[in-house]
Amino acid sequence: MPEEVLQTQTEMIRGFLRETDAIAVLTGAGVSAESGIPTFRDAQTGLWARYDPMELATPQAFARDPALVSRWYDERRRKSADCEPNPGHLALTRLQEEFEAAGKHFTLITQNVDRLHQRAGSRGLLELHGTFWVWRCTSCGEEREEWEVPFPEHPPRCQCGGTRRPSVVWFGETLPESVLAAAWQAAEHCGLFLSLGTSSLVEPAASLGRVAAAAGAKTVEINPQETPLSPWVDVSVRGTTGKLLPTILSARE
Ligand code: BJW
Ligand code: ZN
Repeated sequence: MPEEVLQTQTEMIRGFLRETDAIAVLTGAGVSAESGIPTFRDAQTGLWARYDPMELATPQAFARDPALVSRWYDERRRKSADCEPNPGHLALTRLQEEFEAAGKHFTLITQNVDRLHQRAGSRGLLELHGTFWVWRCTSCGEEREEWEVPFPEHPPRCQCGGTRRPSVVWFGETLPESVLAAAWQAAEHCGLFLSLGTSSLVEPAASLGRVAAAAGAKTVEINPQETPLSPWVDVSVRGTTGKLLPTILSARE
């Protein structure tokens, strides 16, 4: 992207930030890419290359072969444990601190299951698709944080004898109701909506940007690729969040 275009877009975004007292941010797998975590659709390397993530991330796959799905998540947990938050995560943490110190509203909504935002210091995050650091018993329903990597057995078992599954939202499952309601509310009532590093393909998260735009918010997307949301936003920046967020969000007056 030519430097002048980026400069103009940066000025516009800084203007939006100055003018709003409520910001909603939606992040996707691209925000963790510069930490070394492959995006959802690129996650398949090595032994996993022959599996389609769209099929593995389903209740049907877990019912068919719980050990396989458990191994897939364990591998992703193991990789993400070795990764650190990147400058994009940290820039969002600073933006939240700055906004909240000024008495303004800041809502961070993530589709990511890796908890890198929390490790970067973000607070009050809305996790739309859960996290693979929490596992839930399919028999007694007990939820527990599981930081051990790798698991000694697949799938891990609960003390009640039941099978544990990652506390994530698979295709065909409903999102946690109160989390989705809070995200929707934030999108409807914000003055500025940022869509960062997401393909904007997976519903209902993909609708949040359009909800914000329809309610009159300024909307911004940062992604190296065009997405279905791109035509709807006021500013669509072609680039990576780890590189651009610190620049765009810094040195604002
Ligand atoms: C960078 C970058 C860098 C790279 N910097 N950017 C309406 C219409 C049609 C279908 C549906 C509909 N409503 C519901 C559905 C069905 C389905 C759905 O959306 N299907 C579509 C695929 C068509 N949705 C659901 O089933 C949802 N449930 C639901 O709606 O319940 C009610 C209902 C059920 C059934 C029928 C109707 C209603 C649940 C969705 C759950 C999604 N779960 C997953 C797995 C979580 C656990 C795990 O990670 O394994 O969540 S799927 C996967 O996609 C994961 C992600 O959070 C999510 C979004 O992916 P994301 O973040 O966009 O990642 P990528 O990899 O796709 O893209 C990365 C992007 O980053 C790219 O654009 C890159 O260019 C960019 N990038 N480097 C910035 N450095
Ligand atoms: Zn149990």
